[in-house]
Amino acid sequence: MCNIRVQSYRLILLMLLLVSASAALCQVDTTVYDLNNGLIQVDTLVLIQDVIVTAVAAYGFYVQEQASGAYSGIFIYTGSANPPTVEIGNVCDIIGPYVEYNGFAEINMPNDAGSSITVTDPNGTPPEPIQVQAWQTRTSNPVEAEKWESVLVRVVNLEVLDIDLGYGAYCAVEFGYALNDTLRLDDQFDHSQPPAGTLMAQMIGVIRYSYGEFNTNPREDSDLIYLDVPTSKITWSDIKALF
Ligand SMILES: [Ca+2]
Ligand SMILES: [Ca+2]
Repeated sequence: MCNIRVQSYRLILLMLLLVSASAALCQVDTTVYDLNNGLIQVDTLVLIQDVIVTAVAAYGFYVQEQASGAYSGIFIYTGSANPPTVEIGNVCDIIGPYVEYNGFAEINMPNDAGSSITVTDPNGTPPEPIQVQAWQTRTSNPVEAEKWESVLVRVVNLEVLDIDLGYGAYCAVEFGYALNDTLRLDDQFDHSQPPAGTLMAQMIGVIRYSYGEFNTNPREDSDLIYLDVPTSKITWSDIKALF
């Protein structure tokens, strides 16, 4: 009787070992490039290594492959109940299921017990923003815009337009090119929206696909570099500098 019980325990232990081994086997070691190029099936548990944090939101964060370039970025969704603890510049290994949330590629943290975020180096150097023109970020050019989804980009020579796109999104137009296109900016991160007519030498942000549109999201006020000081931002030191 006792012998049977020991054997059944052994059988259960063996089964548990097999289950955990097959779970480990199902985790696919991949790259952000391969995820964004459609080489990995949705809902696959993936491992991406040595990616670097470029922006942190209230319910997730953006990482990029350190080699940067097209298809190098992805959003790591943690949920607002589980806000991210990483910081810009952290180098991470991440395990979680790869999902397409309404057409936006994510690794989804909270819904899988096997998910993890491991910071391997807290002091990495995030890649330089990639300079793009507004046409490359537009929803009407999805093949091009997909390359820059979740990538930190720079757009130069912009004028803010008096167009409210709703839900915190607003609009700017390029100047100085043969073909000046419009750019959608959005407010995933808190930043002071400049008034219409403001000229910007450059704007840095991450591109997010949300509610059927690609939008560029500045991470903070310092991501907007103004050509002229907007009237709402004039300080005493600006006025004193005039005399
Ligand atoms: Ca995508
Ligand atoms: Ca918004």
